[in-house]
Amino acid sequence: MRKPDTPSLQEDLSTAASWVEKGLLSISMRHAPISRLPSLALYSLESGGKRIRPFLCRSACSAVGSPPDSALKAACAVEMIHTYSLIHDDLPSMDDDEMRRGKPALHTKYGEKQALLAGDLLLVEAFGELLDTPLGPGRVAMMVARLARAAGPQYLVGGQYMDMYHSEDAGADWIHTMILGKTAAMIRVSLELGACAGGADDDVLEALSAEGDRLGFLFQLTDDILDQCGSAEEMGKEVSKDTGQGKRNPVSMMGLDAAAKKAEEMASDISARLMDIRGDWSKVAALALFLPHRRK
Ligand code: GRG
Repeated sequence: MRKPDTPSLQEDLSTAASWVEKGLLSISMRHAPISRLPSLALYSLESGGKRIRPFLCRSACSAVGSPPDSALKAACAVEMIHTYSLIHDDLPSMDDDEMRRGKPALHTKYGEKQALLAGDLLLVEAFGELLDTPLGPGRVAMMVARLARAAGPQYLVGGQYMDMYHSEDAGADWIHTMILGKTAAMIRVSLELGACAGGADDDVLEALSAEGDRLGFLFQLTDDILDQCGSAEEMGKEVSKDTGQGKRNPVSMMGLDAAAKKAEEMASDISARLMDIRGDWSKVAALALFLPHRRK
């Protein structure tokens, strides 16, 4: 089993976090607000988070040999959509979480209507930011189309719907489809947008999309493992939620030990496949190898 190269990965993650946080300082929703709504959205956007999706976007752009700044607007856009999805997921009518990223969730601090609208704002503004990508209109349109698809009914929103209406006899295929939607699509599209911004060709994008789905599934698998045995302090949110709600996931179906073994196997497999894609995918491969060992 290959071991993750943790110190340099942590450095790369922290470089990507600082990079996107600087990018988020110039997003257009900060200008001339007519209400306090943008400042509420910024409460969540600026409340930390691992910034994994911006890391993937940046790393994919570099992997295909382009300067990462070509992917900065895309990285801001994916983090904005991810943050909107967390704000809405935390609402009492959805997953009902009071804490997020170690702080009161947006609705806990400011109220439900505020959180609903702040999420809406982030979703819309994400596309506005992406459209500001300094590349030709054809490439930007391709990126917008991919982001819209990932955030839409086939993926993020559709996967969330499935998660809200779990059936007790949900089988492995149903769970796989739900995870590809609610979690993997935003991971996959982060890689795709970074690679698109870097000028990747169709062959690279196709191979990358397949690994993005696998990486996203692995991310959720490790999230489910941490939901069972991680600490609320490290995760910055309540744990053991799925189990408490009787929801089925890969861990409840196969047990903790088998899930941990599957995560290790998937990580090795994904990192090997990534290294076969044209370009230098070592940073993304390092993240894949690290995921089974993450604590938050
Ligand atoms: C409301 C449309 C809509 C979608 C919600 C994000 C989401 C979909 C649900 C949250 C619950 C959950 C377990 C989602 C899976 C994705 C996931 C593990 C999100 C947490 O991502 P991290 O760990 O969070 O990257 P940080 O805070 O580090 O950004």
